[in-house]
Amino acid sequence: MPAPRPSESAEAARAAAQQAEFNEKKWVWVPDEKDGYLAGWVSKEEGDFGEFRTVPLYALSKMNPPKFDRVEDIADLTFLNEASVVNNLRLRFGSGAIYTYSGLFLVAINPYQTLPLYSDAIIQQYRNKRRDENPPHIFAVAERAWVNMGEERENQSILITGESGAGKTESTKKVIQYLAAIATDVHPSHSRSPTIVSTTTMPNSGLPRSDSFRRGHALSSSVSSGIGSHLTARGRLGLLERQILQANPILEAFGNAQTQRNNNSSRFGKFVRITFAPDGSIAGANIDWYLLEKSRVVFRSEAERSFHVFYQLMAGSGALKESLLLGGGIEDYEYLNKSRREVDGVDDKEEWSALKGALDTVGFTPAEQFDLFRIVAAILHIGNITITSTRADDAVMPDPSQAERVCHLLGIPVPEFTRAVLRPRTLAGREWVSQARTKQQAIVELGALCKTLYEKSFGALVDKINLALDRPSSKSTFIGVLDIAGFEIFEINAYEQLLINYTNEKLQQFFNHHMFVLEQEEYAREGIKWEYVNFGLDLQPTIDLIEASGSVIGILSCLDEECIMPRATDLTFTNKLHGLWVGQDTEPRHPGRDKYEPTRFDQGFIIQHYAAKVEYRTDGWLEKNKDPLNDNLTRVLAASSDRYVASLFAEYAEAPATPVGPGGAGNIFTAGKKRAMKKGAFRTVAQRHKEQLSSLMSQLQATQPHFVRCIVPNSNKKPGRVDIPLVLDQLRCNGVLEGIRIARLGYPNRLPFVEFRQRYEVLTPGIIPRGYMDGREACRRMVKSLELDEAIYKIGTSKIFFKAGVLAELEERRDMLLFEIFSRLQAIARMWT
Ligand code: AOV
Ligand code: MG
Repeated sequence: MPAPRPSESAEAARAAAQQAEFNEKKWVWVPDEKDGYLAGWVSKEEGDFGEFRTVPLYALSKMNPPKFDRVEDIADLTFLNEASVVNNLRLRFGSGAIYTYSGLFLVAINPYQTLPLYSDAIIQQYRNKRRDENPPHIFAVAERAWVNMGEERENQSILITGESGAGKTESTKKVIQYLAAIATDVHPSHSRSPTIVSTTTMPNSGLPRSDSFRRGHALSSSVSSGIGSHLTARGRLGLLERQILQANPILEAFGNAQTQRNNNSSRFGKFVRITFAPDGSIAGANIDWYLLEKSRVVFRSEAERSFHVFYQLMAGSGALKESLLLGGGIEDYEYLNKSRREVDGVDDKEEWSALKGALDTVGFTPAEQFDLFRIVAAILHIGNITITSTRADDAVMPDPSQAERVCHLLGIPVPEFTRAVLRPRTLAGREWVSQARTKQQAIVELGALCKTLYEKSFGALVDKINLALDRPSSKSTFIGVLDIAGFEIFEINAYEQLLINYTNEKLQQFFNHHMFVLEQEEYAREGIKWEYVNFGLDLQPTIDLIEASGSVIGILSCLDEECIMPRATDLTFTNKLHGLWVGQDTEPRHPGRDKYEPTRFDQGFIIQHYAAKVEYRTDGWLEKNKDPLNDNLTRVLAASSDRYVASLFAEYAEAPATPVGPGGAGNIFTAGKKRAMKKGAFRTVAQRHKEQLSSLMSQLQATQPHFVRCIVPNSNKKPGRVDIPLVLDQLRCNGVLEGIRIARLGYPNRLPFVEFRQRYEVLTPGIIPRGYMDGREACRRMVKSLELDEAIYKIGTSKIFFKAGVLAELEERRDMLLFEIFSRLQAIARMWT
């Protein structure tokens, strides 16, 4: 063994002293309501009152020795408990390290301030490096995905979740920024940008493309360093790369809004796939979207705004506004003037120019852009339509000028529009009758129209972006980035929460299964016998409870069935559910029953999710699931003289009208089972979501996944503050703690034989003879001499595996020993001076 250098020995002495001090007391984490956990030590193990806190032993968690402070991977902690996890994150965050690994997860805490972490120089620092060669970073995740894709020719996915404001969308942008930069870097000649001139200075540019791809990232880090930096500068990106980056501001303008929790909150989920040619250059991109919160165009809380684009358009060009008949300002529009109008630090006029620029870059023609804004303006005009009622409570439109504006923009005849809103024709038995709406019904109808218009136009917008960016080719591979709302538990949980939590339950199951497979593979590789419960199956009962259809009727299927039942209400739905999942009369007992409870008082039920029990209230679920729009209106729109508007409603063209159901006038769901189920266009929200989710899951299953968990540190959008209970809640909901629970079932800490021997041989003097000895044999002798119980370790073919906590004990023994040695050496040194 080489002699340690003086600085090293001083460091070791300090560490040993720290450890010795730590060892004097039995340090633990004590649960605390306000701070989550407090550091404490055990002064006595039974009944001792006074100024100390007395806590039951089971409530305490062991503290890790100081050597484990600020570890980059939480999985390396020897005591894996909530308190230690959150303490490590807090320590790191306090020193500006917002990223930390936790086994397969990257945990990212929103810093709420601009950190110098994303420059081109930092991109270069992560190029061609393994995860352990750099501090944890979102770039490292992107790098690994890219390398794996190249080496294994396998599609990759990066799954980013977290609650509102946690930083998912920012992380997504960082991933795309990194990929765009390195893909340009790897093969600059591919770029179609006229700004790139001669870039064939790549040292390996003479190689065939696929070869240069492999070398570019896998073998040599010198390949890209030096030249990379100027190539990745933003202006040097190719047109396609710029188009991909510019797609985002468009999506944000139409899909994001200011909310109480996030000034730029995404009101939809997305899965962005960046495709790469075999040479590693970007070949295209494609976006899938989920669950747009379209109700926001009509209503939101007073402290929030509608989608950004409304305010941007109002701040935008006068000429355009004129052709959209938008006189006046925000205060003149009912759908905007009831809630907040500005966002701190955001200039909507500037954002408007940015949006226009982005639309130009991605390739929207002026006419296509006008179509998008036409819908936005039409919605504002619809919001201004006044509806009053006659004495008989029939709805009327006293001032036709608003409807005229709307119809002008949407290319539809005024009389037909007003009739569809005020007196829609419905089939009663065999007779067509006009049925007058009440004022309230007409207002709701107009709101529903706006929501549908906005959602359909959003869909068309994404389709158009995809058309511009997507260049499918059989040889390409992709990296998909999922930016989707995480698990939600509110005071009152509605249908939206069920859908999002269901999605997260599936994603968590996907993670569990993936982790199970990887662990299993590692144990198999190391020849370790290990009876593993497949925790990939743990969550199936809850998932079945929600999604099953067929012999077992899950919540969503039950809801769909109620939606086509005459006289069904939210209450009949809820009771039916209770009957299915609590009653005695059902099918063989399904394990999902243990996950279901009726609520005692309110109309609702409780689901035991992996993260927590969540109570759902079922008010309004039938309507939300049906998402109805009067088919008189859809037919008028489908026949619009405007091509864009007609295309949005093409699926409704020529649809035969339906008879009136007892539940209300003329929406498709009152028409009977056969009709509603037959045609693709008429899907319940549940059906659509199930299908989309199952398509997402099968795509993900065909990828190698990478997991990012974003954490919001406090509820005030403030830098530097960590609210520990808030963070703990998120770790519970985002699966980080679940991942740790699973890790603890196995042998979470592992060391290669050499490392184990190097670090702990001091504890077993004379056990290993001088000269060569097989690493495995050396380990075997050492553990024997250390008298470790066979249940707490396993020796593989190249590594030794430990149960949680074992390494702490070895560390303690080692540091005590070193401290003794140092003390003795110091005594000797003093004698000589
Ligand atoms: P979200 O996507 O997770 O919420 P965002 O990604 O929009 O959250 O982040 C919210 C805000 O936090 C951003 O607008 C930034 O101001 C700040 N922020 C997040 N990450 C970083 C970072 N790495 N560096 C600096 N600031 C950051 V939501 O879409 O609401 O669920 O629906
Ligand atoms: Mg977001």
